[in-house]
Order: sequence, then structure tokens, then C-alpha cells
Amino acid sequence: HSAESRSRGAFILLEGCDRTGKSTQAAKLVERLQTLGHSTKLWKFPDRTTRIGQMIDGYLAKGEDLNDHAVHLLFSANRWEAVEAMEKHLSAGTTLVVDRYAYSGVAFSAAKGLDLEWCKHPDRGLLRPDLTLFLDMPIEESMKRGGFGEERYEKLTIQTKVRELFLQLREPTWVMVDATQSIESIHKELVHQSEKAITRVRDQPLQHDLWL
Ligand code: FDM
Ligand code: MG
Repeated sequence: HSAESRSRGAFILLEGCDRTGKSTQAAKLVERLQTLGHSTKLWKFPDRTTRIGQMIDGYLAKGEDLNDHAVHLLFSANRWEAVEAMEKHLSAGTTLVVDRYAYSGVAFSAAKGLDLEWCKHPDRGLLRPDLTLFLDMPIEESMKRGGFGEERYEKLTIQTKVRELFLQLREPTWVMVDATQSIESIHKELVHQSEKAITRVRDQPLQHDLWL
């Protein structure tokens, strides 16, 4: 086997509060990495297209009520149901740019008052991101970006708590990105960090040890 045939893609995660530019940056990053010759795919949590994802969408967008603990487990299940497909892409050499993950899962549920350690538990042993890019800005700034929409959680008080929880969950390897910069300068920084991660992990095994 050549080193080439063994090389895998990188699991690159974008996290942050609402209106920090995650989705815009994720799309631009995928496009750029592809242009640079890296097989790359955009991924998104929650994935509202699955049966579990439709239940989540009912809760977020249609005002359907669910027990806080139960919906937390649905978000986690929505990640577990994607694991095999994500592994398949990564092992085949495709880099995944993922918009939100288990850190959002814990931050949003704990912001509602659920116990932080309880919240982390269902995601233990999930695939660990190779690179977490945290887009950060003051909530007051992100609110100026056209305000929040109609979905559950799109409120100042919740977002403020969520940001505090994200900062509690922060790991030494996270890259903190100032999301108040221009779209282009943020993009450049994300491309630079992503290319380093792609090179760094290509001969490393996938990590299945989130929060273990
Ligand atoms: N969210 C997202 C959670 O509460 N738990 C999770 O595990 C994930 C992945 O769902 F308010 C919240 C975060 C956000 C909402 O996310 C929908 P998008 O990125 O706006 O679709
Ligand atoms: Mg949203």
C-alpha cells in the first residue's frame, strides 16, 4: 500500500452561537478546499432529513413540544445515526466540514437547565473532530445581524447562556476565531487551519473518543 491509498479525510467542525456565520463559512470552506484539490463534503447537524431529524424539526420550527431530556437524546441519536456514513467518507479520503455537533448539543440543553455532565453522556464515544473552529462574537453584535428568527432558542437570553456554556466546553485544541472580522478574513483563517489539519491527520486513525 502506498501512503496515498491509506490517507483519510479530516473531520473539521464549525461551532458557535447563531448568526456568527457558521453556515456561510462552512459553504465557502467546502468550495475552497475542493478547488485546492481536497475531496470535501458539507455536513450539518441537526440533519433534519432523517426520521429523527423530522422530530427535531417539529420541535425547533413547528412549536411541537417535547420533554427537554427526550429532545436532547434525539439530537444525540441524530449524530449516532450518521456515524457510519461519516466514517465511510472520512476513510475514503473525503474531508467533512461539519456545521454544529455535540458541543451545540450540550450547550443548548444545559442552557435550559439540564445537568452538564448528564448532557455530555449520550455523545460519549462519538467520533471526535480533528479540528474545532469556534466562531465567536459578542451576542449583542450577532443580534445586530438582522436579529433572530422564529425558531426556538433564537433569543438573546438563551444565546447568552449558550455562549457561556460553549466557553466552558472549550478544549485546548479549539481554534477561537473572531467572528466580527470580514467574511474574507475569517475564510482565509479557516482555510489555513483546515489545510494544516488535513495534512496532520491524513495518516492517523479516526478518533472515536469524544468525551472519554
Ligand atoms: N441544537 C443543535 C441543539 O439544541 N442541539 C444539538 O445537538 C444541535 C446540533 O438546534 F438553535 C440547536 C442549535 C440551534 C438549533 O440549529 C438548530 P441550526 O444550525 O440553526 O439548524
Ligand atoms: Mg438556526
